[in-house]
Amino acid sequence: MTEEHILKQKDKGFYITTPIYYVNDVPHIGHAYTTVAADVLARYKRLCGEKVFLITGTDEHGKKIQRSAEERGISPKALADEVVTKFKDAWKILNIKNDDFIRTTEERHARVVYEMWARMKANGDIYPGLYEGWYCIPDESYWTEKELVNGKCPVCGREVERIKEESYFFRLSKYQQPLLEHIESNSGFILPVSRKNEILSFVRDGLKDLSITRAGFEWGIKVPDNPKLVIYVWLDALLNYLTAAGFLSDEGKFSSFWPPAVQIVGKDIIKFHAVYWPAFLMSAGLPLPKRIFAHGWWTIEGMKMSKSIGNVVSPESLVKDYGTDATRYFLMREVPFGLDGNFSQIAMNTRINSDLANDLGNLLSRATGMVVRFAKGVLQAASEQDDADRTLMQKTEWLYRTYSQAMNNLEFHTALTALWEFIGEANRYVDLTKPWQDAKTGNTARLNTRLYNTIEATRIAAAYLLPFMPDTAETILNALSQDIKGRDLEKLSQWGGAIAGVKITQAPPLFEKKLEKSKTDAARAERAVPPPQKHPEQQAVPLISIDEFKKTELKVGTIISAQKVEGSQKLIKLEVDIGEKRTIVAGIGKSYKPEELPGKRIVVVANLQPAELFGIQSQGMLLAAGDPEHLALLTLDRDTTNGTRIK
Ligand code: ME8
Repeated sequence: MTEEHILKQKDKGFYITTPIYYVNDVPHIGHAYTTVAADVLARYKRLCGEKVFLITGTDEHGKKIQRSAEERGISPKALADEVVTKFKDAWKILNIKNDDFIRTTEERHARVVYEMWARMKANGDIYPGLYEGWYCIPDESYWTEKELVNGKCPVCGREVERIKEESYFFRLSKYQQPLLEHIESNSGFILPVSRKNEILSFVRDGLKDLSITRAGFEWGIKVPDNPKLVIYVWLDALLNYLTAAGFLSDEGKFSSFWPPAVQIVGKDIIKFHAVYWPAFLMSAGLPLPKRIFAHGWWTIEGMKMSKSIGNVVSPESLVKDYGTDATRYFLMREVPFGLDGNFSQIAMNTRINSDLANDLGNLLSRATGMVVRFAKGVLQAASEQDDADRTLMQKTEWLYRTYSQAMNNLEFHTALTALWEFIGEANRYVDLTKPWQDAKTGNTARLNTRLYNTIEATRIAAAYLLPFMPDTAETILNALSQDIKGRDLEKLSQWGGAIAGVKITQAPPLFEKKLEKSKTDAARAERAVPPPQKHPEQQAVPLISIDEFKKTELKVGTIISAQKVEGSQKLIKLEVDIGEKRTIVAGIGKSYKPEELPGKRIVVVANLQPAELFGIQSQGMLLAAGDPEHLALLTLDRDTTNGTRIK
């Protein structure tokens, strides 16, 4: 590719679309999935310096919407006006930065539909006739007798209605060959490949002309010169992508952004996007989208999501229970984009606890905590580097390549896996290099290098997080006092970008750990164990005097090292500095991995009689709350010298 070509590509805007969602239903996790993915891609492309245009919107016409409105006793427009705010609110709380929001009831859209109708007709592709066959209202789809499964809709399994009506047809059959040629010669046009093959075999089986009008109801765009008919809702809806790009209304925008770079849809609507839509565009003489990507389908706790089952998960409930960024992270991380996935509370909690609270949260906490403790809260520049430093630095080059390639292929899951591998490498770097030892021995040059590199790795991780978890990334960059304005990912991700000399304070935890409290767990627990009369913690405890309390010597300590006790599931042997070195054997192995413990500031009972556990003498006890699987260590929120007595 020549330099000029690359510049041209950059000049050409990067247009991303989501489907426009029906307003008969309120937003749910499926809609959120597509929209978050589109937003992640848009944020990534913006970070790469591209001119991005991201749109989403609502599909407001058709029999299905009219029927829902009738059931509610309101007009279809009133229903649309009500539901559209729910979609807009959902995208706000999920931090979606769409550049426009298109509604098919807008006047700008009707103009586009008429123009496209005129163009397709002028090309000889629209003709009148009689349609006789079956129609599924929930899917707004036509079916032949042969396609039905047990007399029901082959896609959703619901009742279909028999229709025989005057109709206009689109000459889809004429486009069978051009479509085949286009799909075969543009390998990235339909992705993933499994969907491309599905579409290829559908097209090869033969395309019949498509009915593009409906009779007998009002709620739609009227057919020009035949107002008894309305334009088929899928023709109307697909054209939204032209309207939103400024077709007929903003020539500058349209020439900059057309055709779409990526159109993200669910696998349920791939046929409409990869067959009908390009055929309409070919007929009207307009360039085709570069890529149509169909993602998989989410189930909820292993079941199909449905109103009748009552298991529909809304974006609001996700954000309320888990927060915006954890929700965005989960959706992009849990399932390879393109495959089906399952949402479960347990899976969500595991991601939050292990990826976000442990891996990411720990790195930030250690990075900032060490600068506070060992360098008076001021980040010093790095000096000489050894092998450990170089290994970490080199990993950033690998990360840039892997992450960029994955993002450009919409492999969000791969990009995040690579990022987490880097975060793991940074945590291992701290474990391995043990900066606290350099602090102890006064090796300041080495110490400063370790501290700088840990902060630098954290800053770079935050840069890569920007598309996925924008607020969390900002929080991290702020905690590291690193300004990111006006930069792009290529620069942000280069080693050495962290500004030295800045003040750093101990960052608060990024994510609270979640207790696993799924309904199934609760049900299982109820069946298995009779409820205790009273939780042990609520049982009456005798009052003690202040003097009795004073008998307990509580001290501030820092964990220096941690390792699993051989042969035990939950015991971890710790070396702790409480002004003097102590060995403590603690039953925290089901809640913490040894590698996440060094550097933690804890509270130790220093005057406990020593006890022998698995042959190791334990010289104290650390304080923690919770049951063995969900323990939280008591830590200090300010810097305090090791050995300070707690009163
Ligand atoms: O089809 N898992 O609108 P719609 C994953 N108006 N994604 C899901 C999902 C699930 N369980 N359920 C829905 C329409 N989706 C038309 C589109 S475009 C010109 C017209 C997502 O409200 C997925 O993106 O039924 C799917 O394609 C879309 O919601 C369907 O939304």
